[in-house]
Amino acid sequence: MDKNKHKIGTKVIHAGQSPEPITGAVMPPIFTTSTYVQPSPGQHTGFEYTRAQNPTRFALERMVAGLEGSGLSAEQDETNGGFAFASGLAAMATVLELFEAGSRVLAMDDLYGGSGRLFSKVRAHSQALDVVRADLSDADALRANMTADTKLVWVETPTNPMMKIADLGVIAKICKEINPGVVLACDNTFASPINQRPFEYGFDISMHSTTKYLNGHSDAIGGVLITNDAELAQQLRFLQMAVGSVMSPFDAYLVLRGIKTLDVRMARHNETGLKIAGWLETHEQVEKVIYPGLTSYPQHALAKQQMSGFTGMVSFTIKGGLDAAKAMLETVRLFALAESLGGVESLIEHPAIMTHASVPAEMREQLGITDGLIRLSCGIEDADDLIADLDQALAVGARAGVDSGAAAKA
Ligand code: P1T
Repeated sequence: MDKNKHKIGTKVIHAGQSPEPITGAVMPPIFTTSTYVQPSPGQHTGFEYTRAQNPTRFALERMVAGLEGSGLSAEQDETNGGFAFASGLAAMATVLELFEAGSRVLAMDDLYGGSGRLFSKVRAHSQALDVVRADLSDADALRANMTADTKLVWVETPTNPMMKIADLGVIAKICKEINPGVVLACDNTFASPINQRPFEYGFDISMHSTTKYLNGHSDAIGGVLITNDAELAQQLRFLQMAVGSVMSPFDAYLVLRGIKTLDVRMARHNETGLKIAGWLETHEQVEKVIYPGLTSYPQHALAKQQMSGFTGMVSFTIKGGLDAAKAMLETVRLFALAESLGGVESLIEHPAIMTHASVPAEMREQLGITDGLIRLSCGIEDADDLIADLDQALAVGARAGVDSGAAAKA
């Protein structure tokens, strides 16, 4: 039976997995070895050195390939087009290695701060990449910026932290018409493969920071790339080995273990995210809620068509600006004030000061990453307890906002 033909709730347990051949262990052992013995030079079992091949990492790579629906056979690529790296940014950096120095890249305007920084502060300099940023959720802006010499289009959807939705099908159609050879890559971290699978819309690469939903337990940093293109898989396999920023066997084990509950976790994240976003919308201390699952969200129809759930990521602006935001963030008890997202525990953060501090101030303003913007990663605790925590913290935020407003007038 082809395990990759199952529904996603079955795939998270079985995709790409087979019992360990010697003992029959149903879970892959952690192969903590750097190297493998050879009876004669060049004679080996297919495993030479862990940077190139490791059975635990391979098990995870085959799993994520199955979840994203890469469709590549073992003959086309040993791990069906899945590749695991030491971090999400290491995975992204390996994609950039596909392109010659000076290549033109078209990227979404709103991205995780570190992804934008990798483009503008590292690769624009070391690889002379010509990185053009535009609002790719707007088809006119896409048409205006896509050119025949653009080698890579990089999108996040939903974006971090403004939750913009890029229409993957429209982007694929327009970009491939203008340059059939362009590589289309989607950072699918926010959505997770449970809610959205970019290959279904004509994308070539899906990327995840496994640090987030895939691992789900906030105890390991990692990243994966998945491709459905055999030629890209061949190039990425070479680059993963040649550049060497691979995921360790232990981390691969943790992520694989986390993925087993991805489907049930995402169901809860989706439910709680929607409940909390709806509750925030009715709160008098809240100016605006940004959550694609709300019917008030401008791109709700598109989000509904492209995604099967809207995750636990909720952004909102608090009335009273920075003082109110800081007071609220200092007062939460159940939500932890911390960067990152996608774990079982709820996190809260201030993008302008924390995750998106590296975004230039004028770009932050243009994107709406204001001093009052707060981002939630709703975990899988009881939603009523989370709401009660937000409620008491918003009350403290309200008082701080009023006090600072009065002080400013005095
Ligand atoms: O942290 P790392 O595993 O290297 O992943 C980077 C990354 C890539 N893409 C997206 C959409 C991300 O959100 C991240 C990391 N983001 C955070 C740490 C954060 O709090 O937003």
